[in-house]
Amino acid sequence: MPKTKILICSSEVGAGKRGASLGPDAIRISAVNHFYNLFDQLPTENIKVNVINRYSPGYKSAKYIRLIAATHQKIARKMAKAQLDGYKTLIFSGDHSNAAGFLSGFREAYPDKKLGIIWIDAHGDIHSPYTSPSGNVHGMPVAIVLGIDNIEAQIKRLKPEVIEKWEKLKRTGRKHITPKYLPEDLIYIGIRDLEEQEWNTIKTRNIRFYNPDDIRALGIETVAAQTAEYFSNYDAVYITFDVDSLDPSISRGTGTPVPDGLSIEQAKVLIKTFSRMPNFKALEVTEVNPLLDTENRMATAVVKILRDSLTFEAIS
Ligand SMILES: [Mn+2]
Repeated sequence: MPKTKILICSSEVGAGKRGASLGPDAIRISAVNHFYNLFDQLPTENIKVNVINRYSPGYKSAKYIRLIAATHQKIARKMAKAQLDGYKTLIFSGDHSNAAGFLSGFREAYPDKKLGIIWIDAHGDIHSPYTSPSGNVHGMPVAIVLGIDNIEAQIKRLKPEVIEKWEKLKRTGRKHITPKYLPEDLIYIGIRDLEEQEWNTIKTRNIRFYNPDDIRALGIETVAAQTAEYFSNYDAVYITFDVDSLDPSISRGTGTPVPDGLSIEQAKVLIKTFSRMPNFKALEVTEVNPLLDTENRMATAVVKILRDSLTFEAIS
């Protein structure tokens, strides 16, 4: 039996721009074009979501939160099942809000274990509806799973329905656990475009991070090794790779590109190191938006990174 199962959730309504729902397919097609048989070798499960044909975000402070809360319940069930069936999971998702659903399922599968998160991203994704200027939920998944409202830094008054949905989102899963992770269970890599409230949240909670200056100073190998070492006494680790962590010179095929990002080679070092950790359980790739790209470059970058860094032993 293969050790790894592919889970796909194409939901894109957490992003401000449409098109990330096509990301998983763009990766699959690029894999075929580059003779990378990943999708052929591994069992794949598609977590179905409704196609959105009308712009109807509901609430400005947390756009599509009702739909996202329902999607996360579904994602969490599938993720918990795959993990409890003994699979590692390789996840392709539309926008990054889905990560909170997968991480909810991860917690559901191992309620009493020590679980770590490696968050590779240009952004902190630690806003709440109280603090988010855009109201896009793909900027909130870390706050969802850490149970952080950050009301001290509130810039908006929320409608009671939004508060109710936000509380529901934090409690995704049959066991309604919140918070699902502690600030110490998380390390960010590559973050460089955060609002002041997000930096404050990270600093007051002592969340570990490596920004581009840290990566230049230490070298990517050291960043990878220190991160792996930090999580070595954890029972299981989830890695999420937002492609906007990559430098926009590689591709602009993502909703929120930011300069000073990782190179393809640096991303390979990270994925190679983390996927070889004995407690590696899940890798998510997210925010590929082929509509913003030319010649499917971002998906191709992902295929090159995975092909050269996910060893046979790590996934099969
Ligand atoms: Mn992100």
